[in-house]
Formats: sequence, C-alpha cells, structure tokens
Amino acid sequence: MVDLSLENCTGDANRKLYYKRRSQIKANMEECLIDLLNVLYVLVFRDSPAFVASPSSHLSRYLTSSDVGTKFGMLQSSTPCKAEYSILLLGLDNAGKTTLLSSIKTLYSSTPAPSKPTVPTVGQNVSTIDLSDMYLKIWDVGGQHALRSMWTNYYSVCHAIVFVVDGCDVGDGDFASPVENTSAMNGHSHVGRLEECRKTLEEVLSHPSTASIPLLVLANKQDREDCVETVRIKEGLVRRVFEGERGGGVRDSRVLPVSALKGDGVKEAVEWVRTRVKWNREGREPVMR
Ligand SMILES: Nc1nc2c(ncn2[C@@H]2O[C@H](COP(=O)(O)OP(=O)(O)OP(=O)(O)O)[C@@H](O)[C@H]2O)c(=O)[nH]1
Ligand SMILES: [Mg+2]
Repeated sequence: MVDLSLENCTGDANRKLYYKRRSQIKANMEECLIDLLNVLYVLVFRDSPAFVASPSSHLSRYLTSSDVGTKFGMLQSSTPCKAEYSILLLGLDNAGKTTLLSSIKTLYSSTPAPSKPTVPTVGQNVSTIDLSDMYLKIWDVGGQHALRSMWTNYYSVCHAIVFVVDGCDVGDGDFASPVENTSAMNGHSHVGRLEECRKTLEEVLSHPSTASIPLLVLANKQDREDCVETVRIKEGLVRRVFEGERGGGVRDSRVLPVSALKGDGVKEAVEWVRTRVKWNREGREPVMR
C-alpha cells in the first residue's frame, strides 16, 4: 500500500513524492481498466471474422485510445442478444471443407478471407458469420483418417452437420457398377472413395449425439467436368446410408450441388442450414449471445 495522506507530506520533496505516487497509482488503475476491457472485448468479439483474421490489430484499434469511457460504451452497444447456432463441416480429407468455409466468409463477411490455396487441416478452423436473425458459427475440422475420431467432440454442441463430398472422387456414385474398368484406372477403384464416404457418413449419423440433427450433404467440385451428378450422390450414397441399419433415424436432410471454389450454390447451402436449425430449435437450442 502507498501512503498518500497529506499529513505525511511536509516540505517540497515529500510533496513531489506524493504527486509522483499519485500519478503512478492513476496509471496503474487505468492499466487495470484497460486490461478488464481487453478481456471483455475478447469475450464479445473473439469469434468475429475480423477479430479471427487479425486479433492484435483489431484489439489495438479499439483499446489504445485514451478515451476509456468511449471504449466502454462501444462494448455495451455491441452486445445485442442473438441466437448462435454451430454448424459442423465434415467430410473426407480433400473434400473441400476449408475451401467452403473460406467461400462462406467471402460471401457473408465484410472482411473477406484472402484467396490462397488451402492446406490439409490439422485441427480446426472456425468462423462466425453474422446473419440478420442469427450467428452461424462454422467449424471446419480436419478430414484425414487419423483426425476423424476428434469429430465426436463437436457432435453434442452442433446444430447442423454439413457433409462435404468430393464429387470427383466417388466414381460414378454407384456401388453396383461393373468393375471391369478398375485395372484401366491405374488400380483405383471405379467408385473412388465412395465406400469410405459411405462408412464415414454412417459413422457420423449413427452416433447418439447427432440424432435428429439436420444434415446437408454437398456434392462439391461441380465446376469440374469429371464431377459426378448430384443425383448419383443422393441415390448412391445418401439414400443407401439412410436406408441402412446405421442411418441414424429421422432427420431433416438435403443433397445440394456446390462449387466451394467458385462459390456456386454456397448461398443456397447456407440458406438451407439457416432455416433448418431454426426449425429444429426445440430439439437443440441455440446459444444466446
Ligand atoms: N475444382 C475445385 N476444387 C476444389 C473445390 N473445393 C475444393 N477444391 C480443391 O480441393 C482441394 C482440397 O480442398 P480443402 O478445402 O483443403 O479440403 P478439406 O476438405 O478441407 O481437406 P482436409 O482439411 O484435409 O480435411 C484443394 O486443392 C481445393 O482447391 C471446388 O469446388 N472445385
Ligand atoms: Mg481443411
């Protein structure tokens, strides 16, 4: 504790000491307040796309000004209560999940994601888009085989699942196709990774925590000529899973064509998710923030 009582300050030297200590304490208190505001600010804005893109510059923009009152006012006025729904992007590695997330950010954020080549995701990417009636918090998790066991950690908190399929890597989308072309395809199966896709989707839907969660399957890479028709993915993959023993019961579902790279169909996909999470609101409540 610093003794600030004026009685102890006799003479010039002591008076100087008094003022010095007083200004030190004032500076310390300001620092504490700024720290407190920093914490509040991070809590409020940590998921905003601009903040995720550049946390340090974003923080300094608001918190280095000396007008603490103004800053506090900004925090208060920036906290409307809105529903937040979490969307989980799943699918095999190379399906296009990260590209899709980047495309969504570009379409829905004022600070579009820089267009750069993706790298295989190890761990997760997350972005929140601010729609008029809700926040959509979108989780993009790595699809490599070794990472898929981590998907289950997200099941109980997600409000919809978007399963991305590489439409160029499922052959003609038909398990029943003849196999004579296999050798002509350098040893690759004529159905590409269709079977792996089917098993993976089955695995997801049969998990108890995903029961009744809306499912959107995206037939991605539609811009490529070798992409299979969406109806093939619907019949050859999705219907097969739903009709199987591990289809996971009744849920809202849809198969849509997209090109994550070009952005085609992405708005329709987001719109579908937006309506379905609302319809399922009682089944899984949003977070209010
Ligand atoms: N032509 C085309 N290429 C795409 C499309 N979407 C993704 N790609 C490409 O597919 C490759 C893999 O895309 P990613 O978004 O990294 O795939 P991912 O699903 O995130 O992969 P993991 O992180 O390993 O799970 C990249 O080279 C993308 O450019 C698309 O719509 N069209
Ligand atoms: Mg990725």
